[in-house]
Amino acid sequence: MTTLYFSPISQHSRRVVSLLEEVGIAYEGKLVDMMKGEYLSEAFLTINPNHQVPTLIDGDIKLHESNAILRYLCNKHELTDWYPTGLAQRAQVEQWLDWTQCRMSPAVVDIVFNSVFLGEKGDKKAIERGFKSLEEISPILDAALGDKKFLTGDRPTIADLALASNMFHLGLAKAIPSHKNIQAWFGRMSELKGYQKSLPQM
Ligand SMILES: N[C@@H](CCC(=O)N[C@@H](CS)C(=O)NCC(=O)O)C(=O)O
Repeated sequence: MTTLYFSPISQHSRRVVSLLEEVGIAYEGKLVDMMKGEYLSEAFLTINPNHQVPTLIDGDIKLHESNAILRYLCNKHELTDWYPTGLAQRAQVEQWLDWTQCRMSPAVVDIVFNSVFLGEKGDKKAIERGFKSLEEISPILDAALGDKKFLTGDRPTIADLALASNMFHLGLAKAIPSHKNIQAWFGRMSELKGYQKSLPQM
């Protein structure tokens, strides 16, 4: 049995839900109510002491960290389209997974958490820092996409799913970069049924 603790308002959860739904892996979704602070409950802390979603339980395996979960699912189910095995393309997928965590995610959290989720209580300096960073990294992403359909070629990989989950989050703050290639790529990602199923009901 594969169980995913998740929340639709969590960008890190949505990328995992996107993959599960896109490829049709059977799983039990356990909703963690972030607004009610369920991620801090004693029960959840025994599942993930980092108090974070997503967390996957698959038989004896308990995993946190969304990108590690994506890699695990691809390895287990031999999803080589989503996580290519060729040396060069695999390296590109790894690069964009890490870039999303290390470059894009901090900006997304600075902007969205502070402006959308905390509202008036949000840290204005963090919002400013997030936008400054987004301004720097958006042209880098746009240029890397170029006229490619997806980050590493003609079909999406888990790197695209990870990035798209962040892009949707930026949309909550009306902060999706307007760059042409990013817009075209996000349009293509938005058509994926797995991605659509991962979105919160709003
Ligand atoms: N690096 C982690 C980040 C997970 C994360 O930050 N999850 C957020 C929701 S998007 C969370 O559970 N926050 C509650 C907390 O950190 O206490 C991953 O990629 O899974």
